[in-house]
Parts: sequence; C-alpha cells; structure tokens
Amino acid sequence: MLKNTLSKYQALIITGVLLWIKSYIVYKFAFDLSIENSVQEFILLINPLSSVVFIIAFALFFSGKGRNIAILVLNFIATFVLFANMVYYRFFNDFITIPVLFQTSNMGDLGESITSLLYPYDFLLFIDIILMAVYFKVRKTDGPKVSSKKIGLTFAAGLILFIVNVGIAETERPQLLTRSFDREMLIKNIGAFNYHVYDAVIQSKAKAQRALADSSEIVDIENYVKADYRQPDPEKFGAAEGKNVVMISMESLQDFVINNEVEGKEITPFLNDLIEDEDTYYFPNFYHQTGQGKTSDSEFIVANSMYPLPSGAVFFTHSQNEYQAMPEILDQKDYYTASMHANNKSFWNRDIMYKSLGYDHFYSLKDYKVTPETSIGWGLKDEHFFEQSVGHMKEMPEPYFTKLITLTNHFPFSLEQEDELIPEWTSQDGTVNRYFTTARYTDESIKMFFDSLKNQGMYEDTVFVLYGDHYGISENHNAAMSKYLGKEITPFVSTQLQQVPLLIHIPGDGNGKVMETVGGQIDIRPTLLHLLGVDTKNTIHFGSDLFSKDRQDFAVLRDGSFITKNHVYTDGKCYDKESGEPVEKAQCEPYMEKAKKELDYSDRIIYGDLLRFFDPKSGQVKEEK
Ligand code: GP9
Ligand code: MN
Repeated sequence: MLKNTLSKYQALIITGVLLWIKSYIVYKFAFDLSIENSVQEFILLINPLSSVVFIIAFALFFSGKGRNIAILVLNFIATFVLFANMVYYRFFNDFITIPVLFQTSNMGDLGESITSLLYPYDFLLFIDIILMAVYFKVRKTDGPKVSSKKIGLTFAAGLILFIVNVGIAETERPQLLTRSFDREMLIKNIGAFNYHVYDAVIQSKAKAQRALADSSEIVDIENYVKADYRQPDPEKFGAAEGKNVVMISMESLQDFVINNEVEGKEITPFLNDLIEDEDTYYFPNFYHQTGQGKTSDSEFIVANSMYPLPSGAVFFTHSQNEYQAMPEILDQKDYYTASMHANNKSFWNRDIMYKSLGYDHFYSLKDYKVTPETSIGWGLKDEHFFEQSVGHMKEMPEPYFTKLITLTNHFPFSLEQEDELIPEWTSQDGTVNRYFTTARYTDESIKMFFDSLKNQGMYEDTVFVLYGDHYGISENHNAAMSKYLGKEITPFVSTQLQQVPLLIHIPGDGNGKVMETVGGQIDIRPTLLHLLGVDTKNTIHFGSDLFSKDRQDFAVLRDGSFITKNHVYTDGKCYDKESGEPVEKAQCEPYMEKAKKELDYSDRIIYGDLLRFFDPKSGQVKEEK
C-alpha cells in the first residue's frame, strides 16, 4: 500500500522533499539567521513542511497532465520566492515584503546593482524544475484523480503541521505573530512561505484600517504630541528667517567616517573642516531612523517628523494619504520648494509622493544631462549632479527650500580610477574597501558645490542642512568593520553604527559648535522650522527641536531600538553607553514605553490616514461633518 502510494504520487513527493531541502539550504547559506539553540535549529528545519504540504494539496486538485504542469508551476513559484529573497537579502540584509514587490519600477532601475547581486550558482535553485520537466516528458507519468476527501485531508495535514510549528515556535518566542516588525524572527519560526502569507494578511489589514479609522483616533495622539512639545531656544528661533534652505541628503554616509582615516588618509576632509567652522552645528549623536524604504524613508521622516513604516516603503504604500509636510508648510510661508535627484522620477514613487508632500517642483533625471562620461553606478556622478543643480537653483524664485539627494556613495560603491581621491582599502571585503573611496568622492563634490555657491553669490543667504540618509555598510560586513574599527561588532556597536552625520551650517552665525544631544532624523523638521521662525505648536510631529533647552536626549530606531543620554536599548537588552556592556533592563525601562508609543502612534496615523482629521491651521481635530 505504501509502495503503491509512493509510486502514484512520486512526482509530488520528490518535489515536496526538494522544496523542503532547498528552503533549508537557502536559510542556512543565503540568510544570516542567528540560531541560539537546538530547538531553534529544529524549528528552522521543519518550518517549510506545512507550506510544502499545502503546495502538494493544491497540486492534487489537478489530475493527468494537468497535475504535472501544476507541480512545475507551483515549484517554480515557491523557488522564485526563495530566489528573490536570497538576492534581496544580499543587498538589504532583510526579506521582501508585499509592498516592496510592487516596487518593480525600482527593480528595473537597479541596473549594475542587481547584476552584481546575482551569482551564477543562484540559478541552481531552479535545476530540479528543469529535471522534473524532462522526467515528465520521458516517463509520461500521469497523476491519478484524487477524491476531494483526500485533498481535504492533505490540507488538514498542512494545517496541523503549521499549528505544531507555531506551537513549538511560541515556546521559543511568545507572541510571535502579534509582533510583526522583526521579519527575521518570522522567517526563522514560521518559514519563508508562511511569512509571505502572513505579510499579505498584514497588508490587507492596513487597507482595512484606513476604511475603519475615524477622527477619534487622532485625539490621544494629539494629546501625546502636545505634551511632548518642547519650546524652541529663543536665541535660535528665527535665526535663519527668510534665508534659502539647502538640504543635502548624503547617500549612505555613516558617522564613523567623520574625522576618521583609512590607511592614514582622511575620508571626509571637507565635512571635517566644515564641522570646525564657527558657523556650523554638528550633531555626532544623531541617528537615521529608516526602515525598508531606505532613502525614501529618510525623506519621509524629515518631511513629516514621523516614523517610516515597519515594513515596506511608506512612499509606496501610503502615497495617497493626507500629509502636512515641511514643503507644504514652507510653501505657505512663500517658499519655493523643490527636490533634486538625478534618478528616474518614479524611483521610490517619488513623483507621486512628492505631490502629497507639497513640493512645488521635482528636478529628476530628465532635468539633468547624463552622459557615459559623467555617470557611474546608479547614475550621474555627484560632482556633475551638484554642478548642474546650481544651474537649476539659479532659476528658483527666492526664498527657496531645496533638497539635493546624492547618489555616488551607493552600493556597490563603484568609481572610476580618475575620480579616486584616496585608494580603496585593502581588507577582504570589497564593499567596505570601496565605501571609503566613494565617501571621499562625495565629500569632495560637496566641497565643489559650496565653492560654486560662494562664487556665484548664492552662499551667504542660505542655511545648509546636511545629513546621512541611512547606513551604507550593513551587518553582513561585520568582519571588515570589526577590523577597521578595531573592536568586536556587538549589538551595541551595531546600534551605534546607525549614527549618521548631521550638520547645520548658517553662514554668519558664528556660534557653531558640536552639539552632543542625542537625536534622529525625526528632529530635523522642528529644528529647521524653528530656525526659520516657523512655529510648530500646531503640527502633529514626533521629533523635537535639537536646539531646545529642555529637549530629551532620545532617538528611536525603526526596529524598536532606542538611544538615550546614557543607554542604548536593542534586541531586548539594555547597554551602558560608556562601557558598551549590558546592564539591568530596568535602566532602560523609563524610555521603553515612550519608544513603543511613538512608533505605534506614528504607524496609526499612517495606516488610518489620520491627518485627514486634523486641521493644522487651528491645531485642532476637525469638526465632524
Ligand atoms: C534612488 C536613491 C537610492 O533614487 O535614492 O536609494 P536607496 O537605495 O539608497 O534607498
Ligand atoms: Mn540612500
């Protein structure tokens, strides 16, 4: 009987077993999943099983040749899911989510990046499908018809396996399915396939949330935000009133390169000099707070003083929401507002989202002259980008607020020899080696940009805000980073590596200094608006003015880690900042609630599109009609 069953369902069983093995191989070799004990290893091993059985159950709906085709198609889809995650992980050190899948316009633009992320042996994942197709052709096997009772039983078996899987996983990780923002935990515990189903459920929930949200939900949030408001420093309020604003989003620039060297060569000599300048405020304890939306998340944070989403890029998933963003606020103060970035306008859905954020104009790829000589990697080299941007800025009505997004210091950090100002580093890790060289290049192009503005009389009457958009070197490069920094990359160090530089440069100010306050990108908006003399009391925002005398040293990262004056909290552990050693969790306790609440409130605003219920003119919840 067993022999009979085995031979009747041979193709299905082989496919199932191979898919199981493939999943496990990808888990082990393509992802860096931290497995702490044998139970976790066991969960990892069994977690593809329930999906494999579901897949088999689906195939059973078909018989004859149809079954063969169904097996091949289902195997292909499942394998593609593994393959796509594998490639995505290589770059983002993360797993795909449904909103990311709809960012196909980005994928097409990845160009050089995507090819450098693919290895020929990746395609071995698909080899069993080809062999299976040949096998079907040669053996001419047909799948027998199966009763619906048997199909039902197979689904039930899948379900039981899933319940057992989640049961064991819950003993390891309580509340596994209610805490969703750690994707690695989900993959480890319920497997790649179930994770994607789970993600789909979460996304549909978000859609439903908007439909169900009403104005009462904004009330608690409004109360929290108002209680958290910090008075601006009267000396700084309006210190840059009426000036033009030039914001530079520095691609992948982390703070560890500032005032640092590689092989005796300074990495960012211009920024280092600028920091020393009496007109510059430099914030060394400043963090990026981005999630999967990378550059676009940083743009979102700065524009809205809200957190990006725990999964997907809010630029894609919620571009139709009502926002009360900084470009719109400044527009009402008679500023001309623009964003400048020499990339396809649809990348990160910017062309759509910028309208919701209230930009007057977006200078995108089509506004720049890009030739093979002036481009590298992702597009126009920073030097040429800045040079051509100055041309556009000359045309802007004053006062203007413009954001320039650099690109050259982007993975895979390619640069032509003629542009190399310092040689690549010499570790085993090419990515890290090249990073220093492209960072140095970007630094030089910012210098040229400043020089050009000075020469053209466009410098004096401008306030400059320069910040790093997100990390450039992911945890996949810990070995080289450890070598460079000369210390072990513990979770504490990893969190500290999320520091990005922030410089606020106000020509003629004269009071510039190093500002030790702990903050994040979310604080840029209230800080800048106050410098420009714009009141923020009536706006819903989570950041606070970095110059405010009574501000709290505090930054929450999107993964729930947070940093205070003396502590770093990450991965459920509290660390002493000075020693970098774990301490009693109680020491971080006072801030845990606040960190959770802020992320949660911010998410609720986005999911429920709650700002549509808030009137920024009166600073009140709108009257129900
Ligand atoms: C794309 C550029 C880079 O236009 O902003 O995006 P990133 O990959 O850093 O998010
Ligand atoms: Mn970026």
